[in-house]
Amino acid sequence: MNKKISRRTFLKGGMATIGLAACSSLFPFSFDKLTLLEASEENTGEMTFLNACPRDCYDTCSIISTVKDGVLKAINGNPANTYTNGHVCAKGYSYTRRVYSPDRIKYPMRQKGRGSGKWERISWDEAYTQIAKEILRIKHEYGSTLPICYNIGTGSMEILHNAPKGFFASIGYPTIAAGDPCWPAGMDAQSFDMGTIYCNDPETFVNSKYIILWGQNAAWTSIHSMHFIDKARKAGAKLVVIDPVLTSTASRADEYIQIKPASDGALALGMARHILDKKLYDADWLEKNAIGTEDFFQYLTNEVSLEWAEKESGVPKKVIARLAEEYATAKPANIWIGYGIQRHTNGGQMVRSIDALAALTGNIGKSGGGAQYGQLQTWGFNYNTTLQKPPANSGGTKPRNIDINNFAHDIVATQDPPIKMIWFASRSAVSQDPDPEKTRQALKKMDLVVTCDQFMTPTVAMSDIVLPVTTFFESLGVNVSYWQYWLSLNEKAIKPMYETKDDLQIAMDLSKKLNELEPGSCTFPVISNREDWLDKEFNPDVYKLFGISDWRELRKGPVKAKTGLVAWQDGKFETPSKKYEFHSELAKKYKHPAIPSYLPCVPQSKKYPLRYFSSHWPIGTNVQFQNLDWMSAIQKEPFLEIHPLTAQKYALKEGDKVKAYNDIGSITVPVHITSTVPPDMAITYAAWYKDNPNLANNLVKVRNTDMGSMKLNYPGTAFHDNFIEIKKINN
Ligand SMILES: Nc1nc2c(c(=O)[nH]1)N[C@H]1C(S)=C(S)[C@@H](COP(=O)(O)OP(=O)(O)OC[C@H]3O[C@@H](n4cnc5c(=O)[nH]c(N)nc54)[C@H](O)[C@@H]3O)O[C@H]1N2
Ligand SMILES: Nc1nc2c(c(=O)[nH]1)N[C@H]1C(S)=C(S)[C@@H](COP(=O)(O)OP(=O)(O)OC[C@H]3O[C@@H](n4cnc5c(=O)[nH]c(N)nc54)[C@H](O)[C@@H]3O)O[C@H]1N2
Ligand SMILES: [Mo]
Repeated sequence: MNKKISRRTFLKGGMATIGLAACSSLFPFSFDKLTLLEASEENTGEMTFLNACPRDCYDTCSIISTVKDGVLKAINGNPANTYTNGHVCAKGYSYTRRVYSPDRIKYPMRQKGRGSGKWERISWDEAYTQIAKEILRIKHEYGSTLPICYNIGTGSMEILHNAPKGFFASIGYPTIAAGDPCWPAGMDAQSFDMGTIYCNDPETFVNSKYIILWGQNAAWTSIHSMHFIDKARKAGAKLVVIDPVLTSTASRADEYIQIKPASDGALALGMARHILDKKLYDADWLEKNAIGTEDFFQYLTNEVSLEWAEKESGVPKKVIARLAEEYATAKPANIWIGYGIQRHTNGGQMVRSIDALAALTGNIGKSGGGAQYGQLQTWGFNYNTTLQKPPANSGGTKPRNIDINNFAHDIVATQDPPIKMIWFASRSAVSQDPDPEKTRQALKKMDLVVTCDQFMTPTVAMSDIVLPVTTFFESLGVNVSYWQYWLSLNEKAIKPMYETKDDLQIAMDLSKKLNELEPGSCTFPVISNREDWLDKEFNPDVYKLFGISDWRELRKGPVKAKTGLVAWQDGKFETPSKKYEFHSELAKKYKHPAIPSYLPCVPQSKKYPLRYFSSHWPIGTNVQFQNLDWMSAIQKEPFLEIHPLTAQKYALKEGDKVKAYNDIGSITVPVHITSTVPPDMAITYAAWYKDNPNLANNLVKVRNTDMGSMKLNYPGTAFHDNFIEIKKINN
């Protein structure tokens, strides 16, 4: 695939609003006996439905939901999906609280003054009319729809949730917030090495003899994977975790290596040098499958030593040597590279250096081996919702991209024509992007900001109009993961709450309104049956991969990909040479060194002595979940983790309030004192607490990762290269 890829690009598709009445018997049920029912009040009694969690998460669980008299009562993991393995995470079990949360946005609303909190309820027709009129006004005033910009996030990754992109392609050429806040650096790194990202089926962790979780906190962010890792350990595999923070995952490891932040490139290259010196590399594999090995060996010989690696990474050279020997001799050995580690200004180089270890030892292409990052194999849908043509008279010649990771800057700085209107869906830019205040100020300069969401996020708070959207229990869809290999149906289990609508319906309704006001102004099709939309998402390749001939077969249960479960097993890499490329001309073309090389990270700051991480949180997914009552009962406010020595230095006790600040902004939060965090670091987990202004990103600067612009148009954000000072607040 040579087009720019992103999980955003992949989010499309559409399904019909059907409900499956499987009575209360879960499995097995036979396909021909299934009765299709609209989820409605007529469906009295207890019924179960198949659902699929659409959050931006490795696990993408297959769910069985229990509905009684039209009310969602319980969530269970679907045991038919052997990865979900019969259970969901704490967030998953809390979905009943989410669907019926009193805080859900119930009706379309209009705000008098962005950020004022003065909301009034309006009808859908009023909302559509105002939005459609503004679209037409902008188009006529500027001669194109380029001043209209959409920013679609990964709040829902269900396939039909790409519809807003198609809607904007149906009114003309819009401006697109392109790129991805999450994984660009690692994606480019793996693409330079192997052609794309591609990981083994995580259920095959059981075949590993040695597992390194490198900057990856699966015990929080991919809990189902831990089951397979634990199984491997029971069979004798060793688990090593490399992280500056002693995470929950690290606490479950056989060995924990506390590394200096963003110095992993030195550790990996040091290990590689030792593997070279001890001749522990797999010469046959390299001969057959790799190019540039000699260049890489030359680099290691000239530039890398164990002493140097120790100095850079803080890991003793004896440990580096032992780790290298253990890793190179335990076969198959598996490395899982997390997304956290690549959120640095040298994130891409770190990932390339780690990949090199897997290649050197011939672990790539083996079940239980490899360098795992993620996969796009199961995302081969048609993305039909996005494939719309602009109307003939809409002006402009092509869509325009701006950088999603420099969004606040770009929406103000972009000219000819300027940006005037923003559409957010599945996205909370204010809380999730660096520097929330900058985003707020930029949004204030727009003529119209519309957000489609379920809750009053910090982004909704800066909008003129909020459109209430359904949860996945309220509309049909399908889901796949960027990690495991299952395809799940998501049935409509309950009727849409209040006046909520799904994003595809909103696109169709708005299309109707535009054509009513100005015939021919929108080409987005109005197809009332969601099943028809879903039909258009599937193609013979997807069906073949999953061994089905119609998505309706998913009513029997989720299905797993039939092939491709061991990444690169056939040795056909997707690089220009079709080999593993230690030497990548493409990397050079994108202004990186051709071979994996050490790139030092941003140095520790004198003015702001604590390095600040804002990693992912166990009972939230990005901006989602932590606002719910069950979650707030567990943790009611954000906090800052610091080491006991740091606490001593600042004369702080557990729970004392501090102001943490830097040039970007501040947060005022209690401290949690823990020796899991190194003394020169501090952490606030990236979660949104309702009505709490202390966002993790208040301390995060817009700063690029090294890589990302090849596959995703723009580099990622170096979330973890920020520095802060703290001071005690006396209250
Ligand atoms: N519970 C939960 N699950 C989630 C999410 C969530 O918010 N909550 N989010 C989902 C999403 S969108 C994503 S992208 C993934 C994220 O999944 P992960 O990559 O597991 O999560 P992070 O917390 O971003 O980072 C993982 C670890 O990287 C470490 N790290 C940071 N810098 C470095 C470094 O320089 N070197 C090393 N060795 N380690 C480093 C951090 O300390 C952290 O422990 O999880 C998904 N799943
Ligand atoms: N400081 C810091 N910031 C980070 C990160 C970090 O590690 N540290 N991680 C980054 C990463 S990895 C990611 S992926 C991004 C994620 O950031 P976003 O792309 O903004 O995704 P989410 O926060 O998961 O969800 C955004 C919104 O989608 C809404 N939503 C859910 N379902 C639907 C739906 O069906 N339709 C519509 N219209 N809306 C829906 C949710 O209610 C939520 O408000 O955050 C990034 N921000
Ligand atoms: Mo992410």
